Amino acid sequence: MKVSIFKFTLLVTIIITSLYSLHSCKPRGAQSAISGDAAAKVYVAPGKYDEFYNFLSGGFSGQMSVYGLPSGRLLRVIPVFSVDPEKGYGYSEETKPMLNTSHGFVPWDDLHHPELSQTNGEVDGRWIFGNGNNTPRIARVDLKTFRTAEIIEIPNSAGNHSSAFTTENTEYVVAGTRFSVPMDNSNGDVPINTYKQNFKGTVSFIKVDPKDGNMSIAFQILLPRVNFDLSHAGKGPSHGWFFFSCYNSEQANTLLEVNASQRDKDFIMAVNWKKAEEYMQQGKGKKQTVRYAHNKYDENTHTATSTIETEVTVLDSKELPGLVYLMPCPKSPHGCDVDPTGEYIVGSGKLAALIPVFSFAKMQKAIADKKFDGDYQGIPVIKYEEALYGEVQKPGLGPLHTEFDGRGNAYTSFFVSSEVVKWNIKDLKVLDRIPTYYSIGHLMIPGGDSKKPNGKYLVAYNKITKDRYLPTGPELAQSAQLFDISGDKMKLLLDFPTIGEPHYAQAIAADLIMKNSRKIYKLEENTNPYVSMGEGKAKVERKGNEIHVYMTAIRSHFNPDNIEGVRMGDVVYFHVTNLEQDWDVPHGFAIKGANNAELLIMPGETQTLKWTPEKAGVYPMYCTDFCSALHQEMQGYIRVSVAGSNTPLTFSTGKTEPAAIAENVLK
Ligand code: RUQ
Ligand code: CUA
Repeated sequence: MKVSIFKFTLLVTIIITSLYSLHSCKPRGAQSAISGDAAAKVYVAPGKYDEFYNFLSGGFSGQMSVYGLPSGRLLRVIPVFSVDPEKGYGYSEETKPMLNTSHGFVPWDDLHHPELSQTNGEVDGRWIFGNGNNTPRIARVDLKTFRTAEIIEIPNSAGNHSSAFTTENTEYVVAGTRFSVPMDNSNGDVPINTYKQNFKGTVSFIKVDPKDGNMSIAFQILLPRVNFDLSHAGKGPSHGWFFFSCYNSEQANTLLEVNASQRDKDFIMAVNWKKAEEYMQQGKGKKQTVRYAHNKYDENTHTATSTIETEVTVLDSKELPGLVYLMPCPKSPHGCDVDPTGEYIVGSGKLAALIPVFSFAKMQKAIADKKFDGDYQGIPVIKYEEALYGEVQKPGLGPLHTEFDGRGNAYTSFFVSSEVVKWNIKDLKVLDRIPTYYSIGHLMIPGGDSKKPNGKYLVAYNKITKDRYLPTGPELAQSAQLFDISGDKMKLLLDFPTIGEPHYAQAIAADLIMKNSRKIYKLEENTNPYVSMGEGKAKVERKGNEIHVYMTAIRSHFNPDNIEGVRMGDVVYFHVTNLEQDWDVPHGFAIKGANNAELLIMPGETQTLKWTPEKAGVYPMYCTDFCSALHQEMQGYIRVSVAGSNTPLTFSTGKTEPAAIAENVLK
């Protein structure tokens, strides 16, 4: 046994080393691969708009970034799971609760899969969801504001990877655990090598309110202990089902590189979520006590609240027939993609030399005829040939993900052979292949996982950048590449660097989002408890050792901009309301020495910076966003006196000699 594991490791090492060395030198023809009209095809003239919004996961940056296509211009970074000092996200009192979890404040995560909301199987531009892998969470970003509106933590989960994918009417967003783990309500203090006794897998179905997008965990399904990698919803005829790739059917708890690569097939798991709904209605779910945070951002109070929820309902797949089936899939499948018709399910085995395509109709028939190959941890395993539509033979090395163009073609990314391969779904013949620089992970066609892809462009998101850009020391930007796929042959048009490491991405026609894009927050709708509705409402109040500064910002001054009477031991809260009601006039706020970030306050919004002065003195504060010709004049001072001082609390704007000073001097 030891020998074979060793041999296997050696083999894997040799393969990986030799393949890796392939892209350690620059393949010839990288430049000549660009066709003559590429520049014209990506050129978006100054002042003109891009055709698509492209939402990229930031991977370990924890954020989502928004690019225009075809230009590849960066439009915005949306803070989601990581603090962002540029925008004060996770630093202002109002946004801190967004990053609360059952583990407390967690200022970072690893976001892999953005997924747009859908109506009738088409992207609708209302929301985009994303998964936090590390401390399992699902976020919803509101595309009217391009801000994170909600984050829900997922209990009984770890390494939330096969997420955040939606059903065709956004009935649910799913989240699947990567690691199997002891359940949250069990004693987790068990030897790790009791994996086979004590560990479990789960996937969660998160209900999305069709009106306002609010999320809630509808149910979790208790599953065999494997690793769930990716997933996609069925659509059309397969609407009502959800498909997940799983690896580690070996149930290894150590050296998975070797130990989870033993079996020549793992599984695609098919979940009948309509059946799950029936079981829920019949009361077959079991309530389990857990703890998870549910955070929401309110657009009128401009404030997030975090609630700790304490219960989920769990459906046990072993006890509930017809809920879950397994289809064998070679070999450690990663991507799990459903074509626009909903009939074909593509599993991409990282270590497989072919791509299996499953037929939903055949799968249904196999279930009806009980064409099973026994069970796996209590779940029926459908015979491979009975669910298989066919295999794409010798497509490339290391298939990862597949997207569709809506014209009957599929495009699969190959990490190891570093290419995109186009093949026909009906006859499974390879039609075209094009190299990527280097080692592509995900790929994306606008709407490419929906019923209605827009098959004009394809973007490759590459894992290795090497020599594509000017060197920037040991750490390089990651890289995306844009291809024209409107013709028979794919054509490389553009490289553009990305923020963080992009995994999945989504894109949508610009007009679906543009028309709803919000310009300002209306001041009269601002219900933040600390709002100042006008300059006359600005004030400073003491509550014990808390100083609350109700401050306004308007071009080009703060009110108040001179504050005295703060004492050592006080905690100061600057509640800054931006009184502007014009598009694109934010004000910023920063104060010297604050162990914090700036605030960046949009028109009509109130945000709060907490500051604990560390010694007596006078501290300058200023606006950080260049808002007018007199932006540099937009500044003020706050005086901090020693503990117990009798400096009276005063505040003003435009008074050259505050009475307080004179008073204090007289004493
Ligand atoms: S992953 S490169 Cu989606 Cu996290 Cu495949
Ligand atoms: Cu306000 Cu600069």
